[in-house]
Amino acid sequence: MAANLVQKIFHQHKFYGERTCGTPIGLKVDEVYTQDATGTMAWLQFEAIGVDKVKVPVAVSYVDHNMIQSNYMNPDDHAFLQSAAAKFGAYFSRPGNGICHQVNLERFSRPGGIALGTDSHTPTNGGAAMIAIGVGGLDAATVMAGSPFELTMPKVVLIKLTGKLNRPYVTAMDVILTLLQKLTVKGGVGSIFEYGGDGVRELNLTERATITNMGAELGATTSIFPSDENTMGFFKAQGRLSDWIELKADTDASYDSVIELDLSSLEPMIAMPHSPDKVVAVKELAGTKVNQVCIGGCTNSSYQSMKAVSYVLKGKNVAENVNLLINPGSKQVYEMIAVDGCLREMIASGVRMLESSCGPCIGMGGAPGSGHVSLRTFNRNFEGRSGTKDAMVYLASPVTCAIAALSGKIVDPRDIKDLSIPEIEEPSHYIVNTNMLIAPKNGDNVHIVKGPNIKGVPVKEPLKDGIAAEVLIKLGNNVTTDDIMPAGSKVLPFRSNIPAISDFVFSNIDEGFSKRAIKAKENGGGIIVGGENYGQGSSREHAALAPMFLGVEAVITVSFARIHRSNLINFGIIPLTFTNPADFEKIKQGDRLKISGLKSSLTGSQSYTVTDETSGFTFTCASNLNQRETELILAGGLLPYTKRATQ
Ligand code: MIC
Ligand code: SF4
Repeated sequence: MAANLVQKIFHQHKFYGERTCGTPIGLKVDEVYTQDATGTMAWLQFEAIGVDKVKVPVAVSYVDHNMIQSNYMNPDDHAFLQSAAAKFGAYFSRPGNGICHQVNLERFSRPGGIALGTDSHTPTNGGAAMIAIGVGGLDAATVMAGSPFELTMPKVVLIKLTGKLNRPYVTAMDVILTLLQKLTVKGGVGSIFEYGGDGVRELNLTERATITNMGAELGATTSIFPSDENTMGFFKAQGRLSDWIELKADTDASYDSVIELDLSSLEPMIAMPHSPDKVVAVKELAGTKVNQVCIGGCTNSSYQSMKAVSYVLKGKNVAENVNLLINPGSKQVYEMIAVDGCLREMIASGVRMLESSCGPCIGMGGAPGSGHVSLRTFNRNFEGRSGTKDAMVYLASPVTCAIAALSGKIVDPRDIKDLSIPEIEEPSHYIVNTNMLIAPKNGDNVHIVKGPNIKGVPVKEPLKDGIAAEVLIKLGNNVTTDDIMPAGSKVLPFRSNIPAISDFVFSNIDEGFSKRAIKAKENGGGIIVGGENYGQGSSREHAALAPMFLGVEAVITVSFARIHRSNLINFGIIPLTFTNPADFEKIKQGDRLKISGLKSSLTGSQSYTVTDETSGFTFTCASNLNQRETELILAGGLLPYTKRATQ
């Protein structure tokens, strides 16, 4: 039977289940990778499961987020991760080696393989024809300990590309921004986007990776391109031709739906504050003054992006009132631009060069000034994420950003008469120097190092039969995990210390939340009420783990984002949805809600009668949990469940 790309890869990796949309499927995983901000918990959890060595073919622990070392906490976490990788048999990518997704693309991506990463932008590897999915740390830990990865089979949507980009003005970033404008941040929920059509061959591998990276902002499970001659060119240049295979969908393959996009019709696009789907054409904002420009992040920090930027900057000066910050995506990219002279052009034009890391994208330095406009090549511009609450962050292509840095204002690249960016071809070879990537050795005698900020993983009790708890907060649609559990240089160092990080839950939108939750904990605990697409954005399980620590028993919403819903289940918090979404309006913060007969509803109809004891109103909710998810909730989460299974 004719198969699409996703079906082919799932077929080869299937443990159990069917490839029928909406049903659970268990998959064999080829690679698991972690990054430091989510990785400390993942590796602590792996240790708690009690397995000696990772049981997946490749595991990699990256350090790229928590890079500022203003005290002992982040370097202690790095040392812990290095020792855990050595002990349990994972590669360790040292701080400075680069952003996990860029390095993984260079060194470990593999057409036809399946990778999990504890970061929502893991789908970057889909540019190299890999099924790469972002998961919470606990999911990663259990898969590394030998469990299959279970996923609810998503829809497969074909994005059929035709035509050619109007280079150099229109770039891969404009492709994904256009899709975000059309589909919004919830347009991809429950779907995998498979790219096809003649337009695919017009894009090189790193351009494809830009598109699959930001598919995460559509809420998609992942995105994938076929593996063709362009893919081969990249693998050959990386010295990894033996990892390459050709892989495409059969010509008569079927899809759940098809979206057509003519690359020739696209123009430079920009996302406005404070959401990646508030997209307009750059020309509509022409003339807007900018204070800061940041180029890099996992979306646009490839060698090709850096080269395009250096062509724009060559022989020119960064505008007097603009700070231009650049973080090349990896050590390989940095070395390449140093050798070919692009770095010199950047420095000469007045760029502030940063190390290869996430940097300003996650508020690890590079915060804009009060009320400043910052134009970035990144993928997220949620309010406050930059580190400055009232900053106005816009997202655009490296070309649009570099031009703005020179002009001091937003300019449509097509209005620059002397924009000379020659076609950037795949280099014949990349510099491959792996001295920052430590391969696993026999680590039996390695001692795991834990600094004083590294605390144990809290575990929830098995499910009680009823909940009688206070609505601690009521929120609207598209609440992000940055809203629930902020990041940035102040909070991120507490990622290995759940009691300490819990103080910051919802701190950017409701400073009193954690105190209220602790008080309510003595009286039955708390409930969070949200609108549509609750928990969109990152994979950080701290957005579930810290509320669990604070006594949150249930989250009731109109709908959930995929990774966050899984994280809630993994930590024993029951995710419920309103059977009648209009009932959302009737609940208020401070109301006491009562759900009785929780266990029988959970193991039976999965329909729950909820009584609002404050207003007297009664409504119903549903949980839609599959067999395994039901067992996790009953056990109090994935950690107690897995420990029981391995004992
Ligand atoms: C992000 O871009 O929001 C992060 C920081 O990379 C997160 C992971 C984290 O919170 O550590 C993500 O995308 O999953
Ligand atoms: Fe790092 Fe930003 Fe990419 Fe997240 S989105 S992995 S913080 S560069």
